[in-house]
Amino acid sequence: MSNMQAAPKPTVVVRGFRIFEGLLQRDVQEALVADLRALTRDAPFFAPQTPYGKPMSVRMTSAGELGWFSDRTGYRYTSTHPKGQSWPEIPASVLDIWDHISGVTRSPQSCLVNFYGENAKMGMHQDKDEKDLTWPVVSVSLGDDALFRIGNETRGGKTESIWLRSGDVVVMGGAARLTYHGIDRIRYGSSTLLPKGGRINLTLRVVD
Ligand code: MD3
Ligand code: FE
Repeated sequence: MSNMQAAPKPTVVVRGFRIFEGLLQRDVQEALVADLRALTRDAPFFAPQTPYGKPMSVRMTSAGELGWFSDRTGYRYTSTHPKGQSWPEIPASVLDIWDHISGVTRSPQSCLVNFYGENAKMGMHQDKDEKDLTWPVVSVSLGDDALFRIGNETRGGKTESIWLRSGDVVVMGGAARLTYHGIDRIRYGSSTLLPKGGRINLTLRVVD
């Protein structure tokens, strides 16, 4: 299979979510934050509106050819930031993580950058706005610890929760790609990576 490559072994697997605890050393995390600061100067964080009329508590921006966007009319991928400019390129430091861990040789088209302030959370949801759900999704945690809840392929049922820490990387492939998941809360101030606290999550995806 030409799309596959050897990938390292996860430290934990929960319901098919392959978790690589502490994969990124502090110096790598700091370099990522520097690249993200440059990125958010070109593509500032915004608070997405939802079809339900309430803004999300997580602030977002994107890099890559397609970025995730939500407003009163629904969710979609767009080729531009809400202010009109193209999304910036995905930093090489971020692409390196995908190349190391995704297990596939195709490049991601989208890097969603989520910022969690002190009281931000993300409700349980499925990610299925992408056309081909057979590609893996890679998530990178930076900054404060986050309580990540993992459910089932349908809404409801028993869930399992794990803390994601700065430098952890999670790969979702196979059946896990359609598993409900969310972030209940962060432990604000638990990490020194971001001087003002908070958490950044990067989500890398192939979209179409
Ligand atoms: C499972 N973000 O942006 S990352 C999201 O920490 C999202 O910001 C959370 O869920 C965060 O959609 C969780 C882990 C994650 C990301 C994408 C997935 C889990 C996933 C896609 C499919 C299945
Ligand atoms: Fe998600």
